[in-house]
Amino acid sequence: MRTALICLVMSCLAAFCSYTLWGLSELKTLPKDVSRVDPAEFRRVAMEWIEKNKTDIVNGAPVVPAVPAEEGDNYLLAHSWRFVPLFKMKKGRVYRLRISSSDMLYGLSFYKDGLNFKIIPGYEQIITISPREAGGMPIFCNEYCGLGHHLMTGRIVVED
Ligand SMILES: [Cu+2]
Repeated sequence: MRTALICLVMSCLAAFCSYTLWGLSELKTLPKDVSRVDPAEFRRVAMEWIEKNKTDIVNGAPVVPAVPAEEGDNYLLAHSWRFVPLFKMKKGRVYRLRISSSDMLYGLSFYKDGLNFKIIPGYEQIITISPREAGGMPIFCNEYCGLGHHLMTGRIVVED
């Protein structure tokens, strides 16, 4: 009886510690720059910016050469199970992305950079990224968001 109790306490302690450590590791990847935003207004501003800066359309998605941080911000909009636009970036340059959703909760993972966070309608999150390798930087939704979740992948093209 006493051994079973000790095993139970040790199991609970191990679970508590592992959940706490897991939680802290998740927090490390959260954007620190977060503010409230009207979802419809964010979408309007993002789509206007995308329309103004797009240079191409691939599979129906606008392609935008990202603006380096010293020149301005870039918009990444999640809506209807898509990320728009498709960005082109240069290796080693620093970019600021203003990110939000206009319809529902999504997730965003920058697989190679270990960034992993939720995109919440009504909240704009700003992150800074700097691609380290030329090629494709895969991004995908890491939050189950319904029927189109499995389609919600993207790619940032990184040039030398
Ligand atoms: Cu999803």
